[in-house]
Amino acid sequence: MMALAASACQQNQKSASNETADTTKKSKYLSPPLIKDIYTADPSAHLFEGKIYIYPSHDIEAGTPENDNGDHFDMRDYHILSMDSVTGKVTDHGVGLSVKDIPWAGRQLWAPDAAFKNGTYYLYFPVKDKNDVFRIGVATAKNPAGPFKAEPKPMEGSLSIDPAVFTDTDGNSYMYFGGIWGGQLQRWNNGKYDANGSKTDSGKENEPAISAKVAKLSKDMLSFDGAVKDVKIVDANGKELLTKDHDRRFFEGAWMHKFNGKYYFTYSTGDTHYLASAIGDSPMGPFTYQGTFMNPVQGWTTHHSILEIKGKWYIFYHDTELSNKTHLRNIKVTALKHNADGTIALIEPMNK
Ligand code: FUB
Repeated sequence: MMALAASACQQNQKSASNETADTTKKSKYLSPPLIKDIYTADPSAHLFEGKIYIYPSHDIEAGTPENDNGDHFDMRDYHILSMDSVTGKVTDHGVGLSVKDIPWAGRQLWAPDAAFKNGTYYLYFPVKDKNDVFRIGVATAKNPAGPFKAEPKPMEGSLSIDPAVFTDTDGNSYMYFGGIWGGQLQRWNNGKYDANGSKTDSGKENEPAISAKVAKLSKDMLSFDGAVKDVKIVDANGKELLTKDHDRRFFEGAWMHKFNGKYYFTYSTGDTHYLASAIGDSPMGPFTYQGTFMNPVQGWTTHHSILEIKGKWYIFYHDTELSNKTHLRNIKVTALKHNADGTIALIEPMNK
């Protein structure tokens, strides 16, 4: 891992000096990587203590062969990052949580998120348990940079991957989660996991697509308060998006932000590589599909978070500029704009 991280760094030093030699050459990427000496992905960004804190996945070269289950995303810990501003220096606070310190964990620490309430920081993380089933855990710290201490068990009722926690203006917090294919969401029926279930989706092309999940969080932020519900995404006619609608249906990587009193559920369409938005009047949905707001990045996965900083909106995302390998990603940030009609303006992550 260290050797690879060093080689990413060397590659960048090389390209930096090339850029110095030819200042007229335009980068093919919209934004540069935020950090170059480790690989990072799935950035969940928050404003804590007057700074931007980023909770990303920490990609490594684990040598695990690539497959549709995502076994090649074999991450072992999280590094927490912070910045004073979007153009500022990135501080790497080191390891905030490691798989070896999570008593119930097996393998693959995937996309995390964080929240703050009542003087405590919470880190939510998906990891496979010792039976190779993804669950969501929570760890706590008094400092946004950690180190975080994991609770002894996964959150009861949690399943699948990609937790994203949103705290509404009334103080209630909600967790959005789930991902199909390697995220295993399609293997859960009536609260039971089927280890021999589909490797992709429901396979029922003309039926409503599998939904992301949402649950209200308890006051102590450690458990779900009430039932886990489906995040319904409907089209302009109020019809649920179908399994076969790969350009629009939910795949993974949910995020929630509120703008002008509306709730924006944003997500990745996975195998079609778009970021899409759907807008609703309640944090629990339903949400009406609005469109693609980011075209595909370089690399298979696309994952994001959206944050307002001093009245301006930003999207944190990743691509594979440093490595050109789908499992060794690097995080980025760029501006995000809400159009006058409330939709999100389309972002082109690669210059043409
Ligand atoms: O980083 C591993 C997985 O790749 C994430 O959980 C997904 O959202 C995708 O980015």
